[in-house]
Amino acid sequence: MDTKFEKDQSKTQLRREMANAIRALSMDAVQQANSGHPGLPMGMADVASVLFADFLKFDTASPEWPDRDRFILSAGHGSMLLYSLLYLCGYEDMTIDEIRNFRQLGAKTAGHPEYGYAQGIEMTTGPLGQGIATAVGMALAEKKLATEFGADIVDHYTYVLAGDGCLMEGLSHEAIDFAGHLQLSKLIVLFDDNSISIDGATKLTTSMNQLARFEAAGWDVAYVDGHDPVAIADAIGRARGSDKPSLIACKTIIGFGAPNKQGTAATHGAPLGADEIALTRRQLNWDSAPFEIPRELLERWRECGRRCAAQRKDWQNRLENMPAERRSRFEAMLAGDLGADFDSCIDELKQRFSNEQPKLATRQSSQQVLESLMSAIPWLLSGSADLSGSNGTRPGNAVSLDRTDLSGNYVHYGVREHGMAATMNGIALHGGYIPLSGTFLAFADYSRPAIRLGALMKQRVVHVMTHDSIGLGEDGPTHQPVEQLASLRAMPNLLVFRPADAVEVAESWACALTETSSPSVMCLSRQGLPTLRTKHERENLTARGAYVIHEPEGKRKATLLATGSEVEIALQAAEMLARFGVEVAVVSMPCWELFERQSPEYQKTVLGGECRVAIEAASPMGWDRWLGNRSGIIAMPGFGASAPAADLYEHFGITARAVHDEVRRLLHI
Ligand SMILES: Cc1ncc(C[n+]2csc(CCOP(=O)(O)OP(=O)(O)O)c2C)c(N)n1
Repeated sequence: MDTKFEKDQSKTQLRREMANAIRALSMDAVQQANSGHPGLPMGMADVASVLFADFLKFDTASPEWPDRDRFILSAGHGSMLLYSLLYLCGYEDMTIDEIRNFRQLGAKTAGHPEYGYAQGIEMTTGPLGQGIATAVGMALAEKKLATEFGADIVDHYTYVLAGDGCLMEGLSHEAIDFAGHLQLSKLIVLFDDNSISIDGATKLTTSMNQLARFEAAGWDVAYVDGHDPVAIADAIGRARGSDKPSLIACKTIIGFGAPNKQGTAATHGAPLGADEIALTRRQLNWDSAPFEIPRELLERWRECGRRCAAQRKDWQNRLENMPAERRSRFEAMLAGDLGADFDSCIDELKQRFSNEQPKLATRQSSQQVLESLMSAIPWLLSGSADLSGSNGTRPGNAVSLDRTDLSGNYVHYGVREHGMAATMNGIALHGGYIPLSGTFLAFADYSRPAIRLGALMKQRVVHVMTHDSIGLGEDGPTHQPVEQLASLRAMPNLLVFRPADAVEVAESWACALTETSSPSVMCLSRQGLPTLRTKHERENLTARGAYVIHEPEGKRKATLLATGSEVEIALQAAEMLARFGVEVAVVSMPCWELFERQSPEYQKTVLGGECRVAIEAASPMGWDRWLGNRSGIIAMPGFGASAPAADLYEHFGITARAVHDEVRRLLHI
């Protein structure tokens, strides 16, 4: 790799012209769309040109090459930078028409980069800070896979372009600290150090010395003129050789090239306007029409897209020459397979639980399930934000990894819930490992933005969230989730499981892992729950989302709907009612989202007639969708309280007696 720019003036000049192609496309696309962010692409164009032309390992003919370098535009509002690069480098699906259609309905060039819309978009970005934190997961997955398969097969960098906004977000703190701790040396952050955000100069809001901050977290740092290709290349070259993650602060001028607006917030998120664009063309010596790139310059860019073709072929040969067993393991890992033993493993667990009928908290039965699954699927990567002992994510066969030995299957994420969730997205996106990790359900709100992005990107990530109700008892209302279930259920493409016993726990894990394009949340109890499914059935009833767990002998007069720990209460209420000759069915609803997918006929059979009572120790919000004209809800009226769990259930009236009374009131019996 030639980084000796200083002896090669013409190359420096070429990089500048290549950067101007990014500037022109970006300002013209934003102008045409009459919305968007020209400032960042114009400011970081020089850095991006050097990165893509001289360093980034990629091959536009094989966008999914597993050993490609990853480029993450954490500052997703600068999407035109990425789209310009993808078009210029020659990704097949990023045509000039896509650039012209920037931000229009159905275009691959959405307002912010959307994962899955076009080749070369490694993740969805836009919510600031998510990119840098997700990249940590990618870099971790790379380093771990390299440990297992060697540098011949896994040896790539993760580059992140982050702005002031990304580094202001609290999430970046978690990410930086964790990456520094693990010494993820192939993570390189290019900081668009332009000192401008939407409201104006960043000195309005921050006095942070970012170099000192990163250095304190164990990173190598450098400061360069972001418009000097020689300095940029030099810094990237050095960062690649470092044994620490690296930050390169690139001092840039936002909107570089726009004579009256550059250096100001005016270029951040609005079209430059026809007059300023004309002046910019003159300033940059750019006389091509909008969306036209001079043929020779485009060819230089296209060469970048082909630059690593031979390297990729060599890699393919090395892969093909791997011993068959190792190769098939590598491929199974990248495909995210669950292994040949998965189904039998789940079935054996269910059978054992039904036979032994343990009284276990679902967090404990989940730990037992995980123990079996982690043996069956060696690439399951567990972890926890501290709390390993509480949330059951660390079974006996879990082995902690650390910076000196990444071979383990357990990550100590530290008290960094948000960073943990984003890191898991990165692990999933990278491929190779199936991530899961735990915290308390009340802290789901700390992780929520990353859970949301995972749902948007359709990533299989499992969030274990224990201590799922007032049933946790004495820790009190700060730790007792109330609104979390409703708010998680409101999120599209997220599966929220709340299993009622050990058998449902095993089934929920089976669903979460086979569902490859949705993240899942496992809401698990702190308190012990009896085994309700005492007769083994091969069929995964949880996969139907809801099912009748108790059907009376006679015709049912009402249906009780419950999840998790409240299914036991519903069954007790059914027994009480039966004593008065009131026959009711009980429905366990471990996953609303899966129930929604069932046929209307099935849903009707399960839900029964108009008289229904829902029972859940959480906010009642959302339950009415499952209720009939004569229905009631037994739920939490507000926040919980600090007391033993049994007292709290009595205090808040979430009892079999209350359910019994409600049914009789509704039936006027
Ligand atoms: C979490 C989050 N908060 C707010 C925004 C809205 N937003 C988009 S860009 C931006 C300013 C970012 O400033 P900077 O990173 O310096 O970008 P530059 O102005 O250099 O393009 C804000 C607040 C967002 N996208 N994500």
